Amino acid sequence: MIRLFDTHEIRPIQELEGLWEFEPVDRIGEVPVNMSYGLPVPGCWESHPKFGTYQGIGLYRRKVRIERRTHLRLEFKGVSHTADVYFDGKKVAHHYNAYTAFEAIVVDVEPGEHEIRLYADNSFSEQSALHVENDYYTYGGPIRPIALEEIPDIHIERVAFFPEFKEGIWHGRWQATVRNLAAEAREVKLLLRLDGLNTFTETVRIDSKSSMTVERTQAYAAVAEWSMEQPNLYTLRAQLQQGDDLFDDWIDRVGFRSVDTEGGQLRVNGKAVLLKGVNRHEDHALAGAAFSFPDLVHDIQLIQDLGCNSVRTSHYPNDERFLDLCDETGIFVWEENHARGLTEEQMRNPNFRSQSEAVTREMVEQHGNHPAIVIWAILNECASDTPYGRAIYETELALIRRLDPTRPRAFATHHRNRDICLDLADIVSFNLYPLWYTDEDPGELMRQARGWADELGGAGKPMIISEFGADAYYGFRSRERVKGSEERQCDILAANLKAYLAEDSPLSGVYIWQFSDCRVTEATGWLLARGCTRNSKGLVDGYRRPKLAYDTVRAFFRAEKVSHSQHEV
Ligand code: ADA
Repeated sequence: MIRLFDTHEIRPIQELEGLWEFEPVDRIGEVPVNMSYGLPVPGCWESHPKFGTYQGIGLYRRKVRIERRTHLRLEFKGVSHTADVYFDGKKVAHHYNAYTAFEAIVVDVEPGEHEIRLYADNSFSEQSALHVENDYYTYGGPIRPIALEEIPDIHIERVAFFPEFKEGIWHGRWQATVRNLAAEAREVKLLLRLDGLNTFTETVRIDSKSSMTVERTQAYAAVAEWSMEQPNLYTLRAQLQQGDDLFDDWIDRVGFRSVDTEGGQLRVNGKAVLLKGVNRHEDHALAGAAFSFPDLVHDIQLIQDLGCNSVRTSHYPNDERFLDLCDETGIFVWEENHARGLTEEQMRNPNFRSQSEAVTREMVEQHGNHPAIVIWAILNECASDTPYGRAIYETELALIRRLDPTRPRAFATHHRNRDICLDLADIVSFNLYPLWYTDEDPGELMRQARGWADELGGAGKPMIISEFGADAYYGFRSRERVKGSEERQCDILAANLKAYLAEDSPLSGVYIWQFSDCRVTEATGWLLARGCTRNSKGLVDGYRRPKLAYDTVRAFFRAEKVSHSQHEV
């Protein structure tokens, strides 16, 4: 399943799921004599008993049958972490970063059988600036679905839709990009429609072998807004027409809602909201980073049961099926680009800027239509305390603003009063671990943090505590409530939540670190301190078994005065 709805009704599309041949190889392009294994796609090789800790290159191969001469578009929703794709022996795509999608276009494919080879590499080296040894795991393989589409010469590449409320009425700002693979310029009719609302048409002329973007703002008189309580979605349909023939389409879902930070509050549709959320790594004890649809739904069910109204996609863009579920259930999403705890030295890696900007751009372009996403964020706990780091924060936050002027931007810092970037974001956000890494009082620390924000350029901006938490090993109980026990995790989270959710709290949101335990790199250095090579601060363990703290948090989050999503799955 690629999304929770059909993304095309006219364009032929099939998901290339199933068992692909698999073999570890030494280099990209190598074709081994034998392909000894069959591995599921989507999937990651760590789920196979022989490859539980394999770090290197893996080759996935399969045949596809094409019935008539056509162009093909292969869409890879996520390959971890570097992908090289070959079609009939010719390289057609290269992409870095596990958590955003990419495409391969193959022109003039003849009827018959064809071979797809996908090389996935999850090893760490100088080449890879974002996937490094870290407090989460970089799995190997096609962790998200792969789709095969038959596309005509002229086809829709992408449609962005921005809801805007102005002069008392909802508007939709459309950006539809059409691509022409033909050797000559072509003219077609482009139909843009929200189901149940109006359709409008544009005639577009696209030069040969190029793309063009049509921009248009349309007023919508009577729309049902998207909100946490009523997550109303509209099906967006773009179609291409020549004469009477509708020959290509592109379908997505959108919602009408606004987000702003007026008066130092985070507001959705003009109403202040308090985000009560969890940080979630896309990691499961059995499936690694390759979630089945039922497992994604199960996470949403647990998150709703906890009384959360929000999720932070720490620390990378998420599977779109998860975002679809958030759209449907009215769960606010803080989505962030891919990075965790990179020092200035790591940010000076020659590939860092291009790799980091690429994932930021891809995240906003690919996920921008999800109404559930209310915050874009970047560079968790990177060098926002140095001038070199600041230049990068500035560039990436400006890039987001250019791509999407409608959502507030944030970054989570642990630099406290040494941060020098708080003026650059729309929301200030601190990762603090009182009672776990420090002995500070959560309430006092929160007020201190508000003071740092006010002094350092964050005055008048909403504030979020984007991480707090404590490790607890599932099943480890202690009458003395020692560190690492489930009881101690309850105490620490309760003390934090009591302060952060109090009547006089200055916060617009809290995100518990973290929803579920996750695997971490087995590494030398400080990561060795992570017992069982896990970050064990989950409210549930890797198998989703609730720890005692699950009910502690549930009681706080479900307390009457703070609302939660009504639309349960
Ligand atoms: C940081 C970081 C998280 C996690 C956490 C922890 O704040 O952002 O990814 O590593 O600390 O558990 O220490």
